[in-house]
Amino acid sequence: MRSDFQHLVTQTSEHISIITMNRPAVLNAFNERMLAELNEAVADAAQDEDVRCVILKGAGRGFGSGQDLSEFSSANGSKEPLEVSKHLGKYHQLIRTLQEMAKPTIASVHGVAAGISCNIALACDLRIAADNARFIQAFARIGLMPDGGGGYFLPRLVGIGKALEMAMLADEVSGPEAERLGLVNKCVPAAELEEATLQVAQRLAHGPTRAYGLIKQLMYQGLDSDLASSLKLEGELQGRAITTEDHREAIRAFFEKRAPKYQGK
Ligand code: T3D
Repeated sequence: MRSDFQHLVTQTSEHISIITMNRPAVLNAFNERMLAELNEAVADAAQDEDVRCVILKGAGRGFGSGQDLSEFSSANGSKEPLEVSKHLGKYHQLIRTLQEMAKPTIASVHGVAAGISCNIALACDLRIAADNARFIQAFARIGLMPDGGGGYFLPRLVGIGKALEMAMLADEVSGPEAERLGLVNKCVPAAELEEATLQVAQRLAHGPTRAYGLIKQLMYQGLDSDLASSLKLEGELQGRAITTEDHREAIRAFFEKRAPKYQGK
């Protein structure tokens, strides 16, 4: 992955790629450039076989404040519905790549996660939040509705009633409350966020990567299918998991009474 991004800092080591959104003066609001760079960096991490887990985070005092309002449609007064849909398509590409990459993704959230930044965190597989996190479906505050996959992920994570409340009232949800709601997997003191995120990432990066990719496929496709279709898919995907070297290694390790050494193959 290239490292000369204008609005991202990227770092890969020990099979973990850390992508940091870096426009701290505006709480990492998305301008066109940062969105294009994030699309590129996430696609690169998805392709790179050495990368077995991806962490997405924000620089400065928050995760992200959503679309940059100074580049926003109403600020330049021109956008027709078609242009909005084209613009959103760039976010949709990012969300699909996060979903479809055959390796785990983690959003590490401190401070504010507002608007489309919040929903990009929801599109990651796991979320670890600091106790100072502030999740805000800020859209209705400016007369909009959730985008960036919010209409899909939010009700699935917290239930329809809470999703409607968060979208309509657009109130802040704190890190501890987000954990209680199931919006995040874990909430930790802010000073421990980096370490807590790395601990989960290290476990995943040394785990059975191919099985994780298949787990994503099974779970995400299962969200939209009936039992019969899900069971059919399960049969197909387990048929693939059972042929992986990591599965064979785990069985050997079991009988040799040692921890498995997964190669992600
Ligand atoms: O066509 C399309 O693109 C549709 C897509 C829409 C996607 C969306 O994401 S819509 C939602 C957009 N985001 C927002 O409406 C949130 C706007 N920001 C805020 O409401 C507040 O800043 C926060 C609640 C996020 C944080 O509040 P606070 O008090 O912690 O920080 P602050 O002082 O308001 O912000 C710090 C600076 O960042 C400030 O600049 P300054 O005064 O220090 O020079 C502020 O203007 C700037 N900033 C914050 N958010 C944005 C922003 N600048 C541009 N765009 C932002 N979204």
